[in-house]
Amino acid sequence: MQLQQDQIEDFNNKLNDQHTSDFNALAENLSKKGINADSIVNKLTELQVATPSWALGTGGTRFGRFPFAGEPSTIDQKLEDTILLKNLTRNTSSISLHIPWDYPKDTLALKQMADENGILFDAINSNTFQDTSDHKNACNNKSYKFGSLCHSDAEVRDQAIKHNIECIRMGEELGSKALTVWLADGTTFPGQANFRRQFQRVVDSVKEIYKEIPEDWKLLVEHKPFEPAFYSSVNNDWGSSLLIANSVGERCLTLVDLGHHLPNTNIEQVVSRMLMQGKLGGFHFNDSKYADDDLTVGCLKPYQLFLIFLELVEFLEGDEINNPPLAWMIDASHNLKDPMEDIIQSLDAISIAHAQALLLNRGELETAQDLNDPALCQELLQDAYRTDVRPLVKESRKRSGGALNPIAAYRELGCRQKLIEERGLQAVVTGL
Ligand code: PSV
Ligand code: MN
Repeated sequence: MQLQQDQIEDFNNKLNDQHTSDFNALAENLSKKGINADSIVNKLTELQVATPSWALGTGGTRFGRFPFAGEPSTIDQKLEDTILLKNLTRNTSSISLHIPWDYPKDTLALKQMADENGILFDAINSNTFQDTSDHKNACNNKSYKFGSLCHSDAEVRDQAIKHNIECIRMGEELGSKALTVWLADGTTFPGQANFRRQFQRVVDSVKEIYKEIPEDWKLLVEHKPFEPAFYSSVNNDWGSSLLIANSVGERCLTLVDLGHHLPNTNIEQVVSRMLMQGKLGGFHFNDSKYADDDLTVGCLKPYQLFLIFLELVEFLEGDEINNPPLAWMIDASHNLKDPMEDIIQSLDAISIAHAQALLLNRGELETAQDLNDPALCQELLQDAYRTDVRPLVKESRKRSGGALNPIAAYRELGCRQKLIEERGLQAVVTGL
């Protein structure tokens, strides 16, 4: 199901007068503060965030899953949904695949379809947290029940290494430039395994994978404190992740998933530290109340997201931080919402936080910091945060051909209904 450009334009025409007056008023106010609205709009358009293939269908919990009708059940359909999201929002133009959930039958045909529609393949994700037998890797018969890259049995480690190398080869055919390794490896009971030996085996295994990473690729390691391992995870926090990345090599970087931190962790400071080290590789954006809840970006803690973006904008706009370009990805999916609407809301939240962070007067903040004036520092931060930047986000969508209000357009143009007509009520996405 695809939308025609004139459908989006007809939709926009109805909202355009109100939008133009909102945008002009904001642009005028910003210009009084010396801020150029057009330059912010351009920066919002430039920031493209990858759609996670696994979030195009409803996620589940361990208590069940309630599939949304018309979900994409093939990788081609996932690509179709990504194209639809691209056309509506214009700030997602790539898809991050998860193997074997997204095992392509014909890699070249998939790449051709993506090329024809201006879609790139972002980081490819390996999966050694489940036992699977339904993909090409015939030697995949060892269980990951007690870990993968950390396993005490060299044959299991070898199988997991081979799977990652298989992902790299597939990614090369698709034009991907990074492999993300998230491990469920750890222990659930104290004493179950030796922390040091498990960690060393993971480092050694990641080194083997790194040998196969092409020159223009990155290897991203993603940490998470617990789940499914409940006593210890091997790559449990940013410190362990950085140790792995530093031990493995220059192009091995850390990936920060916003839901993978213990309660009250200062994630923006973690981001700052990683950037300082030149070791931040990318993001999995989402939001959470308790743990890895994978909720819509910005639904709970939009101020935290803004504070994270302050660090990111310091990197993007300044020249003091020497870190490679980032992989920007969403990793959110849940039971209740239409997954397409969920992703649109996540994309919106990211653009809003980005725009707010671009408004901060960094010169004034630095002066207030040097004068030890925390009240003024807070005023400056909250002045940026409390500015309604939505007209900037809308203007960016409008100028790049997207919908002024993507969710309203998605609903008004009957997108889900058409997906159901094409795919049926029972179509279920591949994934967890
Ligand atoms: C693990 O919780 C994670 O965040 C990793 O990124 C996985 O690849 C993804 O979720 C999907 O399960
Ligand atoms: Mn993740």
